[in-house]
Amino acid sequence: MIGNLDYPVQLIQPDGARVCRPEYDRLIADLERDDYLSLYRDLVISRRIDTTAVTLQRQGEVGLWAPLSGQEAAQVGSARALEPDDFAFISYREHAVAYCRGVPPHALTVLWRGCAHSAWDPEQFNVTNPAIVVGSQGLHATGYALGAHLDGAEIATIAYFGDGATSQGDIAEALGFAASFRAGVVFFCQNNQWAISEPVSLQSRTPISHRAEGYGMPSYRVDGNDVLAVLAVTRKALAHAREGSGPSFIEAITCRMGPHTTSDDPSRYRSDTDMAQWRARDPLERMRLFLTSRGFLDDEGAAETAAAADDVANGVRRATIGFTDPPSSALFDHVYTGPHPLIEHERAQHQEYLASFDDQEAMS
Ligand SMILES: Cc1ncc(C[n+]2csc(CCOP(=O)(O)OP(=O)(O)O)c2C)c(N)n1
Repeated sequence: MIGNLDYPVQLIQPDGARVCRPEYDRLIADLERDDYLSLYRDLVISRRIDTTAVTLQRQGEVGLWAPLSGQEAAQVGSARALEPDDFAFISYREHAVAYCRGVPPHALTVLWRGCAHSAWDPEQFNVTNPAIVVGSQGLHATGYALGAHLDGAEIATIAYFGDGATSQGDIAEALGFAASFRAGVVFFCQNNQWAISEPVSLQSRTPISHRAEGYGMPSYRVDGNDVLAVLAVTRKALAHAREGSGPSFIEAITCRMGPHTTSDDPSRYRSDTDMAQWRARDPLERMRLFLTSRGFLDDEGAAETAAAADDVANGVRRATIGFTDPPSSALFDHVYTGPHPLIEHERAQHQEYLASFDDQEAMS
Protein backbone atom coordinates (compact mmCIF):
# COMPACT_ATOMS: atom_id res chain seq x y z
CA MET A 1 0.00 0.00 0.00
CA ILE A 2 2.78 2.40 0.94
CA GLY A 3 4.50 2.07 -2.46
CA ASN A 4 1.55 3.67 -4.24
CA LEU A 5 1.73 6.88 -2.29
CA ASP A 6 3.38 9.96 -3.64
CA TYR A 7 4.40 12.76 -1.32
CA PRO A 8 4.29 16.11 -3.05
CA VAL A 9 5.45 17.94 0.06
CA GLN A 10 8.23 16.45 2.14
CA LEU A 11 10.95 18.47 3.88
CA ILE A 12 12.61 15.74 5.93
CA GLN A 13 13.21 12.24 4.59
CA PRO A 14 12.65 9.22 6.85
CA ASP A 15 16.44 9.03 7.36
CA GLY A 16 16.45 12.60 8.70
CA ALA A 17 17.97 14.24 5.61
CA ARG A 18 16.55 17.66 4.76
CA VAL A 19 14.85 17.95 1.36
CA CYS A 20 15.11 21.29 -0.44
CA ARG A 21 11.72 22.67 -1.55
CA PRO A 22 12.16 26.47 -1.85
CA GLU A 23 8.41 27.18 -2.09
CA TYR A 24 7.87 25.53 1.29
CA ASP A 25 11.30 26.22 2.85
CA ARG A 26 10.55 29.94 2.94
CA LEU A 27 7.41 29.26 5.00
CA ILE A 28 9.52 27.92 7.86
CA ALA A 29 12.61 30.08 7.32
CA ASP A 30 12.05 31.75 10.72
CA LEU A 31 12.68 28.50 12.67
CA GLU A 32 15.74 28.43 14.87
CA ARG A 33 17.36 25.72 16.96
CA ASP A 34 14.99 26.19 19.91
CA ASP A 35 11.92 26.10 17.65
CA TYR A 36 13.03 22.80 16.14
CA LEU A 37 13.69 21.41 19.60
CA SER A 38 10.33 22.52 20.91
CA LEU A 39 8.58 20.83 17.97
CA TYR A 40 10.45 17.64 18.85
CA ARG A 41 9.51 18.03 22.50
CA ASP A 42 5.83 18.35 21.57
CA LEU A 43 6.09 15.20 19.45
CA VAL A 44 7.66 13.23 22.28
CA ILE A 45 5.27 14.52 24.93
CA SER A 46 2.25 13.87 22.70
CA ARG A 47 3.26 10.25 22.27
CA ARG A 48 3.85 9.94 25.99
CA ILE A 49 0.40 11.35 26.83
CA ASP A 50 -1.04 8.82 24.41
CA THR A 51 0.78 5.78 25.81
CA THR A 52 -0.05 6.88 29.35
CA ALA A 53 -3.74 7.14 28.47
CA VAL A 54 -3.71 3.70 26.86
CA THR A 55 -2.11 2.23 29.99
CA LEU A 56 -4.66 3.97 32.18
CA GLN A 57 -7.43 2.50 30.05
CA ARG A 58 -5.94 -0.98 30.34
CA GLN A 59 -5.83 -0.52 34.11
CA GLY A 60 -9.50 0.40 34.19
CA GLU A 61 -8.90 4.08 35.06
CA VAL A 62 -10.04 5.51 31.69
CA GLY A 63 -13.17 4.30 29.90
CA LEU A 64 -12.00 4.48 26.29
CA TRP A 65 -9.16 6.06 24.32
CA ALA A 66 -8.56 6.64 20.62
CA PRO A 67 -4.76 6.42 20.26
CA LEU A 68 -2.93 8.94 18.09
CA SER A 69 0.33 7.02 17.87
CA GLY A 70 1.92 7.56 14.44
CA GLN A 71 -0.02 10.78 13.82
CA GLU A 72 2.02 13.08 16.10
CA ALA A 73 3.71 15.04 13.30
CA ALA A 74 0.44 15.68 11.46
CA GLN A 75 -1.13 17.02 14.64
CA VAL A 76 1.79 18.91 16.16
CA GLY A 77 2.90 20.42 12.83
CA SER A 78 -0.57 21.73 12.01
CA ALA A 79 -1.45 22.88 15.53
CA ARG A 80 1.83 24.74 15.90
CA ALA A 81 0.97 26.66 12.72
CA LEU A 82 -2.06 28.19 14.42
CA GLU A 83 -2.14 31.69 15.88
CA PRO A 84 -3.69 32.10 19.35
CA ASP A 85 -6.90 33.61 17.91
CA ASP A 86 -7.41 30.86 15.34
CA PHE A 87 -9.91 28.18 16.29
CA ALA A 88 -9.48 24.42 15.97
CA PHE A 89 -12.37 21.96 15.61
CA ILE A 90 -11.22 18.48 16.53
CA SER A 91 -12.43 14.90 16.58
CA TYR A 92 -11.77 12.22 19.21
CA ARG A 93 -8.15 11.52 18.15
CA GLU A 94 -6.58 15.01 18.18
CA HIS A 95 -5.03 14.86 21.64
CA ALA A 96 -1.81 16.48 20.40
CA VAL A 97 -3.73 19.37 18.86
CA ALA A 98 -5.46 19.99 22.18
CA TYR A 99 -2.12 19.75 23.99
CA CYS A 100 -0.45 22.23 21.62
CA ARG A 101 -3.34 24.65 22.17
CA GLY A 102 -2.56 24.60 25.90
CA VAL A 103 -5.22 22.18 27.15
CA PRO A 104 -3.81 20.47 30.28
CA PRO A 105 -3.20 16.84 29.23
CA HIS A 106 -5.11 15.41 32.18
CA ALA A 107 -8.22 17.22 30.93
CA LEU A 108 -8.16 14.74 28.04
CA THR A 109 -7.84 11.62 30.17
CA VAL A 110 -10.35 12.85 32.74
CA LEU A 111 -12.83 13.42 29.92
CA TRP A 112 -12.31 9.87 28.65
CA ARG A 113 -12.49 8.58 32.22
CA GLY A 114 -16.11 9.62 31.91
CA CYS A 115 -16.08 12.15 34.74
CA ALA A 116 -19.12 14.40 34.91
CA HIS A 117 -18.61 18.03 33.86
CA SER A 118 -15.10 17.34 32.69
CA ALA A 119 -13.45 18.54 29.44
CA TRP A 120 -12.37 22.13 28.98
CA ASP A 121 -13.81 25.49 28.06
CA PRO A 122 -13.30 25.74 24.26
CA GLU A 123 -13.17 29.55 24.45
CA GLN A 124 -10.21 29.40 26.83
CA PHE A 125 -7.95 27.49 24.45
CA ASN A 126 -9.65 28.08 21.09
CA VAL A 127 -10.06 24.38 20.56
CA THR A 128 -13.34 22.50 20.79
CA ASN A 129 -14.09 19.43 22.86
CA PRO A 130 -13.80 16.28 20.72
CA ALA A 131 -16.55 15.68 18.17
CA ILE A 132 -17.66 12.05 18.19
CA VAL A 133 -20.18 12.36 15.35
CA VAL A 134 -17.82 11.77 12.43
CA GLY A 135 -17.48 14.84 10.21
CA SER A 136 -19.83 17.11 12.18
CA GLN A 137 -16.95 19.40 13.15
CA GLY A 138 -16.47 20.37 9.49
CA LEU A 139 -19.82 22.15 9.56
CA HIS A 140 -19.10 23.76 12.92
CA ALA A 141 -15.77 25.09 11.64
CA THR A 142 -17.41 26.49 8.52
CA GLY A 143 -20.11 28.26 10.50
CA TYR A 144 -17.56 29.67 12.93
CA ALA A 145 -15.39 30.94 10.08
CA LEU A 146 -18.34 32.70 8.45
CA GLY A 147 -19.33 34.26 11.76
CA ALA A 148 -15.78 35.43 12.39
CA HIS A 149 -15.68 36.99 8.93
CA LEU A 150 -18.95 38.86 9.57
CA ASP A 151 -17.42 40.14 12.83
CA GLY A 152 -14.41 41.40 10.87
CA ALA A 153 -12.01 39.08 12.70
CA GLU A 154 -8.94 38.13 10.68
CA ILE A 155 -8.66 34.59 11.96
CA ALA A 156 -8.67 31.13 10.48
CA THR A 157 -10.44 28.01 11.60
CA ILE A 158 -9.15 24.50 11.08
CA ALA A 159 -11.27 21.35 10.97
CA TYR A 160 -9.56 18.03 11.70
CA PHE A 161 -11.07 14.81 10.42
CA GLY A 162 -10.05 11.43 9.06
CA ASP A 163 -10.11 9.77 5.65
CA GLY A 164 -13.32 7.97 6.59
CA ALA A 165 -15.04 11.28 7.37
CA THR A 166 -14.64 12.36 3.75
CA SER A 167 -17.42 9.86 2.95
CA GLN A 168 -19.76 11.65 5.34
CA GLY A 169 -22.39 14.08 4.08
CA ASP A 170 -21.37 16.60 6.74
CA ILE A 171 -17.90 17.00 5.25
CA ALA A 172 -19.29 17.23 1.69
CA GLU A 173 -21.72 19.93 2.82
CA ALA A 174 -19.02 21.80 4.70
CA LEU A 175 -16.70 21.77 1.67
CA GLY A 176 -19.46 22.97 -0.65
CA PHE A 177 -20.66 25.71 1.68
CA ALA A 178 -17.17 26.91 2.61
CA ALA A 179 -16.16 27.11 -1.06
CA SER A 180 -19.33 28.98 -2.11
CA PHE A 181 -19.08 31.53 0.69
CA ARG A 182 -15.27 31.69 0.85
CA ALA A 183 -15.21 30.70 4.51
CA GLY A 184 -11.76 30.86 6.06
CA VAL A 185 -11.49 27.16 6.94
CA VAL A 186 -8.59 24.80 6.55
CA PHE A 187 -9.95 21.28 6.07
CA PHE A 188 -7.22 19.12 7.56
CA CYS A 189 -7.68 15.46 6.69
CA GLN A 190 -5.42 13.00 8.45
CA ASN A 191 -5.36 10.13 6.03
CA ASN A 192 -4.25 7.52 8.54
CA GLN A 193 -5.04 4.70 6.09
CA TRP A 194 -7.98 3.33 8.04
CA ALA A 195 -11.52 4.14 9.12
CA ILE A 196 -11.74 1.52 11.85
CA SER A 197 -11.19 -1.62 9.69
CA GLU A 198 -12.00 -0.06 6.31
CA PRO A 199 -8.89 0.79 4.26
CA VAL A 200 -8.60 4.14 2.53
CA SER A 201 -8.36 2.36 -0.83
CA LEU A 202 -12.02 1.45 -0.41
CA GLN A 203 -12.91 4.88 0.92
CA SER A 204 -11.81 6.80 -2.15
CA ARG A 205 -10.90 5.80 -5.70
CA THR A 206 -8.80 8.96 -6.11
CA PRO A 207 -6.33 10.58 -3.73
CA ILE A 208 -8.53 12.28 -1.16
CA SER A 209 -7.00 15.70 -1.78
CA HIS A 210 -8.27 15.54 -5.38
CA ARG A 211 -11.80 15.81 -4.10
CA ALA A 212 -11.16 19.38 -3.00
CA GLU A 213 -10.48 20.42 -6.59
CA GLY A 214 -14.09 19.58 -7.45
CA TYR A 215 -15.18 22.15 -4.89
CA GLY A 216 -12.84 24.74 -6.34
CA MET A 217 -10.43 25.14 -3.45
CA PRO A 218 -6.64 24.75 -3.27
CA SER A 219 -5.50 21.41 -1.94
CA TYR A 220 -2.21 19.96 -0.73
CA ARG A 221 -0.88 16.47 -0.17
CA VAL A 222 1.74 16.44 2.51
CA ASP A 223 3.85 13.81 4.19
CA GLY A 224 1.98 13.69 7.47
CA ASN A 225 4.92 12.06 9.28
CA ASP A 226 7.13 15.07 8.55
CA VAL A 227 6.47 17.77 11.13
CA LEU A 228 8.26 20.51 9.15
CA ALA A 229 6.36 19.81 5.93
CA VAL A 230 3.04 19.81 7.79
CA LEU A 231 3.93 23.06 9.55
CA ALA A 232 4.86 24.75 6.25
CA VAL A 233 1.78 23.63 4.34
CA THR A 234 -0.61 24.47 7.17
CA ARG A 235 0.93 27.92 7.60
CA LYS A 236 0.27 28.55 3.91
CA ALA A 237 -3.35 27.38 4.08
CA LEU A 238 -4.04 29.33 7.30
CA ALA A 239 -2.62 32.54 5.83
CA HIS A 240 -4.88 32.07 2.80
CA ALA A 241 -7.88 31.75 5.14
CA ARG A 242 -6.92 34.73 7.33
CA GLU A 243 -6.51 37.07 4.38
CA GLY A 244 -10.08 36.28 3.29
CA SER A 245 -9.21 34.12 0.28
CA GLY A 246 -11.37 31.21 1.40
CA PRO A 247 -10.91 27.55 2.31
CA SER A 248 -8.14 25.07 1.53
CA PHE A 249 -7.83 21.33 1.90
CA ILE A 250 -4.83 19.46 3.28
CA GLU A 251 -4.42 15.71 3.09
CA ALA A 252 -1.73 14.64 5.55
CA ILE A 253 -0.63 11.13 4.70
CA THR A 254 0.13 9.27 7.87
CA CYS A 255 -0.68 6.02 9.62
CA ARG A 256 -2.60 5.10 12.71
CA MET A 257 -0.09 2.75 14.35
CA GLY A 258 -2.41 1.56 17.11
CA PRO A 259 -5.96 0.34 17.25
CA HIS A 260 -8.91 2.51 16.25
CA THR A 261 -9.74 2.73 19.94
CA THR A 262 -8.81 0.64 22.93
CA SER A 263 -11.87 -1.50 22.08
CA ASP A 264 -10.46 -2.50 18.70
CA ASP A 265 -8.16 -5.38 17.67
CA PRO A 266 -6.31 -4.27 14.51
CA SER A 267 -4.51 -7.61 14.14
CA ARG A 268 -7.75 -8.85 12.59
CA TYR A 269 -7.38 -6.59 9.56
CA ARG A 270 -3.77 -5.30 9.29
CA SER A 271 -0.66 -7.07 8.11
CA ASP A 272 2.69 -7.11 9.90
CA THR A 273 4.44 -6.12 6.65
CA ASP A 274 2.34 -2.99 6.32
CA MET A 275 3.03 -2.03 9.94
CA ALA A 276 6.77 -2.58 9.52
CA GLN A 277 6.84 -0.26 6.52
CA TRP A 278 5.12 2.48 8.43
CA ARG A 279 7.29 1.95 11.50
CA ALA A 280 10.26 2.84 9.33
CA ARG A 281 8.60 6.20 8.68
CA ASP A 282 8.11 7.02 12.36
CA PRO A 283 7.60 10.78 12.81
CA LEU A 284 9.54 11.08 16.09
CA GLU A 285 12.55 9.13 14.91
CA ARG A 286 12.67 11.18 11.71
CA MET A 287 12.78 14.46 13.63
CA ARG A 288 15.34 13.03 16.05
CA LEU A 289 17.62 12.04 13.18
CA PHE A 290 17.21 15.47 11.59
CA LEU A 291 18.04 17.28 14.84
CA THR A 292 21.01 15.03 15.54
CA SER A 293 22.44 15.54 12.05
CA ARG A 294 22.15 19.32 12.55
CA GLY A 295 23.94 19.09 15.91
CA PHE A 296 20.83 20.41 17.70
CA LEU A 297 20.21 17.29 19.78
CA ASP A 298 22.68 15.12 21.67
CA ASP A 299 22.18 12.34 24.23
CA GLU A 300 21.83 14.85 27.05
CA GLY A 301 19.16 16.83 25.19
CA ALA A 302 17.29 13.63 24.33
CA ALA A 303 17.39 12.57 27.99
CA GLU A 304 16.03 15.97 29.07
CA THR A 305 13.15 15.64 26.63
CA ALA A 306 12.42 12.13 27.87
CA ALA A 307 12.46 13.39 31.48
CA ALA A 308 10.02 16.18 30.57
CA ALA A 309 7.72 13.56 29.03
CA ASP A 310 8.02 11.46 32.21
CA ASP A 311 6.91 14.46 34.27
CA VAL A 312 3.89 15.06 32.05
CA ALA A 313 2.99 11.35 32.18
CA ASN A 314 3.22 11.28 35.98
CA GLY A 315 1.06 14.40 36.21
CA VAL A 316 -1.55 12.89 33.89
CA ARG A 317 -1.64 9.70 35.92
CA ARG A 318 -1.99 11.45 39.27
CA ALA A 319 -4.63 13.91 38.09
CA THR A 320 -6.69 11.25 36.33
CA ILE A 321 -6.81 8.79 39.18
CA GLY A 322 -7.31 11.55 41.74
CA PHE A 323 -10.19 13.21 39.90
CA THR A 324 -13.53 12.90 41.60
CA ASP A 325 -16.92 13.51 40.08
CA PRO A 326 -18.69 16.65 41.28
CA PRO A 327 -22.01 16.09 43.11
CA SER A 328 -24.91 15.48 40.70
CA SER A 329 -26.50 18.75 41.88
CA ALA A 330 -23.66 20.62 40.14
CA LEU A 331 -25.68 20.10 36.97
CA PHE A 332 -27.94 22.95 38.04
CA ASP A 333 -25.02 25.39 38.32
CA HIS A 334 -24.38 25.41 34.59
CA VAL A 335 -27.80 25.88 33.02
CA TYR A 336 -27.87 29.69 33.19
CA THR A 337 -25.11 32.15 33.95
CA GLY A 338 -27.03 33.43 37.00
CA PRO A 339 -29.78 32.21 39.37
CA HIS A 340 -33.10 31.25 37.77
CA PRO A 341 -36.36 30.51 39.68
CA LEU A 342 -37.21 27.37 37.67
CA ILE A 343 -33.72 25.96 38.11
CA GLU A 344 -33.78 26.70 41.85
CA HIS A 345 -37.12 24.90 42.08
CA GLU A 346 -35.70 21.88 40.23
CA ARG A 347 -32.56 21.91 42.35
CA ALA A 348 -34.71 21.73 45.51
CA GLN A 349 -36.72 18.84 44.00
CA HIS A 350 -33.49 17.03 43.20
CA GLN A 351 -32.21 17.47 46.77
CA GLU A 352 -35.48 16.15 48.10
CA TYR A 353 -35.21 13.14 45.81
CA LEU A 354 -31.64 12.40 46.94
CA ALA A 355 -32.70 12.75 50.59
CA SER A 356 -35.27 9.99 50.06
CA PHE A 357 -32.49 7.37 49.82
CA ASP A 358 -30.96 5.65 52.82
CA ASP A 359 -27.43 5.62 51.40
CA GLN A 360 -26.90 9.38 51.10
CA GLU A 361 -23.27 9.27 50.13
CA ALA A 362 -23.78 6.87 47.24
CA MET A 363 -26.54 9.04 45.82
CA SER A 364 -24.87 12.46 46.11
C1 LIG B 1 -21.84 9.91 11.93
C2 LIG B 1 -21.07 8.75 12.50
N1 LIG B 1 -21.08 7.57 11.87
C3 LIG B 1 -20.39 6.52 12.36
C4 LIG B 1 -19.67 6.66 13.52
C5 LIG B 1 -18.86 5.47 14.07
N2 LIG B 1 -17.44 5.72 13.82
C6 LIG B 1 -16.66 6.21 14.79
S1 LIG B 1 -15.11 6.47 14.26
C7 LIG B 1 -15.46 5.89 12.73
C8 LIG B 1 -14.38 5.84 11.66
C9 LIG B 1 -13.88 7.18 11.30
O1 LIG B 1 -12.72 7.04 10.51
P1 LIG B 1 -11.88 8.29 10.04
O2 LIG B 1 -12.79 9.40 9.67
O3 LIG B 1 -10.92 7.83 9.02
O4 LIG B 1 -11.11 8.78 11.35
P2 LIG B 1 -10.09 8.01 12.29
O5 LIG B 1 -10.93 7.28 13.31
O6 LIG B 1 -9.28 7.08 11.45
O7 LIG B 1 -9.26 9.06 12.95
C10 LIG B 1 -16.79 5.51 12.64
C11 LIG B 1 -17.42 4.95 11.43
C12 LIG B 1 -19.70 7.92 14.18
N3 LIG B 1 -19.04 8.14 15.32
N4 LIG B 1 -20.39 8.95 13.63
